[in-house]
Amino acid sequence: MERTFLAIKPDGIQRGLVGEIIRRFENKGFTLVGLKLMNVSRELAQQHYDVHRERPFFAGLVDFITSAPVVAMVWEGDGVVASARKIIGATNPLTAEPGTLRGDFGINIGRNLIHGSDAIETAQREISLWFTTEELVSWQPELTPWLHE
Ligand code: IDP
Ligand code: MG
Repeated sequence: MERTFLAIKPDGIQRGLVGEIIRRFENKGFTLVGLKLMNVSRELAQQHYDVHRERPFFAGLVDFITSAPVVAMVWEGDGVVASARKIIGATNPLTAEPGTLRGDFGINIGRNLIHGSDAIETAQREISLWFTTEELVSWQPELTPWLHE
């Protein structure tokens, strides 16, 4: 079953949007299989954003993500990687479509509330970076027959 890694960034938590953000993915019908509130080490932040290491915003991004707690999550479902990216919206909240999380709740690219894996292979890398296998819970929601034919 396809899985993606999502993380509510410090701004999402400070603004009291944890429930709202989780609700969007629950409402859609995806299954939560991993969840933890945590302070992020600089090492983890740098590894997570390794592809952006040479970008001018890298240092600020690492500072921000390590500045206050983050909610790390793994969600499961058919097509969850691409669908979660649509629910999240474009990187810049100012141009993200209304109805998306970033479009509804943000105005600045450096405060865009949530991270979502951009591809299946990225999701696998990020899930193993942030979670141990023991922290992930496989379960079959009772709702399944009402979400899938
Ligand atoms: P994504 O989060 O939509 O996948 P990426 O291009 O992978 O966007 O960038 C990772 C994160 O780096 C963004 O979510 C944002 O927090 C930050 N970021 C990207 N571009 C900029 C920028 O131009 N200025 C400041 N921060 C940026
Ligand atoms: Mg990205």
